[in-house]
Amino acid sequence: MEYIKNRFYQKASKCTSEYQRLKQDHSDKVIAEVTLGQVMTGMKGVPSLITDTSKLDPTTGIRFRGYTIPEIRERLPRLHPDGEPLPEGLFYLMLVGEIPDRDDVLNISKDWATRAYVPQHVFDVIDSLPKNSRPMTQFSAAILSMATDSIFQKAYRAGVHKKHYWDTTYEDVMNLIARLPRIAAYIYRRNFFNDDHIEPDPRLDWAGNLAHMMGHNTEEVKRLLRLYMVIHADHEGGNVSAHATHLVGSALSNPYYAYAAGMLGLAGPLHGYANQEVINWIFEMIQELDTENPTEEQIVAYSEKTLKEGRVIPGYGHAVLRQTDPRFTAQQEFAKKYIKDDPLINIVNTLHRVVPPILEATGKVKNPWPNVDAYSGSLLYHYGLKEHTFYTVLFGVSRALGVLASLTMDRLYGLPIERPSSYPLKWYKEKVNDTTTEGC
Ligand code: CMX
Repeated sequence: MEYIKNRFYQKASKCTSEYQRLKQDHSDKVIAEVTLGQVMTGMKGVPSLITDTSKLDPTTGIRFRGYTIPEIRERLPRLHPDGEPLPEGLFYLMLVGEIPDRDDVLNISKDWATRAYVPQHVFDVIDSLPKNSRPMTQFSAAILSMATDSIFQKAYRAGVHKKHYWDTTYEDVMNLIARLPRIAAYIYRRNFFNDDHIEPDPRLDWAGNLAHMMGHNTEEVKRLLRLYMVIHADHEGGNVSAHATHLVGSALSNPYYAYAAGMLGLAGPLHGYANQEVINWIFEMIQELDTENPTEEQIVAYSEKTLKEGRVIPGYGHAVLRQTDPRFTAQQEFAKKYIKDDPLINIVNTLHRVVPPILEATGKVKNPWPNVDAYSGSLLYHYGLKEHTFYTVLFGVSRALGVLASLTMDRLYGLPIERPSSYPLKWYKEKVNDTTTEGC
């Protein structure tokens, strides 16, 4: 589908010129000040990255190229009138910056289907790992093992001019995204269905094919996975998976290495692994209380006990958001529309009522509201995807869309190697004229 690549190039190369001009004419302008508090809380709010695919607003949530989640659910093309939009459309929007039409989206589906072949050695690498290695370990190892196919890396070795880096990055990115459903489904069937694998169906869309290869070949699961793949795709550039992909890519490591780095960050419990932690935590609660239908009082007591034990309540809080995550709301609406009376979903809804005041009462949690991970597991579980150790892989497949669209732009802009400064603690102390000493 050369025309999509050309459209991206035509649009984005204008931004490249703008980037170059801004760098040349305004590099000495001060755009923000950095407080010690920002340094000490993980660089929150320090503007230091360029990401065009999406922007996160603390109160209204994520916007993909300016469009909110309800807007993209309304405007992106879908297969069925009452279904969810295809993630292919969101990828196009993030990459090209325009809402695609139905043909653009179907063409991406076709393009990815033709690129979806996974070399045998990737399956061999997965099979060489013990079955008790976490699905995210298998997923990351599989991605790394595909670097043998990096067109970018070969072109770099062959001495390609830097102005062409974006072209081979685009090819690697499209191949990588195309292969992910097959790899994810392979790990799923290996771990939970005794290696009974299902071949891809090239007539299906990207998320529909994932549902099919996982063995959940119903319209309901396809609809859920399309929604899931859209809402998890991107969350501006500063989150751990996006930032890690961008950082590693800035050393001109190939896209497979860069995305694998992002996935290793996503695997942490404060980030994407939280989607498993939510379900683990609820099941621990059910077991301890010995009921699938705990009362509101029991849930309050269990949440307070978790805090007293010095643990976090998974699925709540966010580094940027200061309201209920619209990705949570989209899933809640989906559940309201399609699901009646599911015990797990009832617990998730009760948690939504009771947890925010409990976190608020601590006086330190900046955002007591639920994030995307608070809902996602209960929906998957409802539709029969009960193997929750796999959930972060699904997040990872979706996150590829945003971080790899951005990586392609990074190379077209010609962004340099990333290299912020670090100082000893003593330096910061001197900067704020603090003369007290604890003997450090
Ligand atoms: N439960 C208990 N304590 C929490 C909390 C929660 N859900 N969220 C924040 N806090 C605590 C922090 O641990 C921190 O405590 P200390 O001062 O003792 O270290 C304090 O409140 C202040 O933290 P914050 O500024 O509000 O939050 P951060 O930006 O540091 O962290 C996040 C954000 C998401 C890591 C945190 O809210 C958290 O741990 N949430 C639970 C895990 C989770 O759901 N992660 C998924 C996030 C979405 C995603 O990436 O997928």
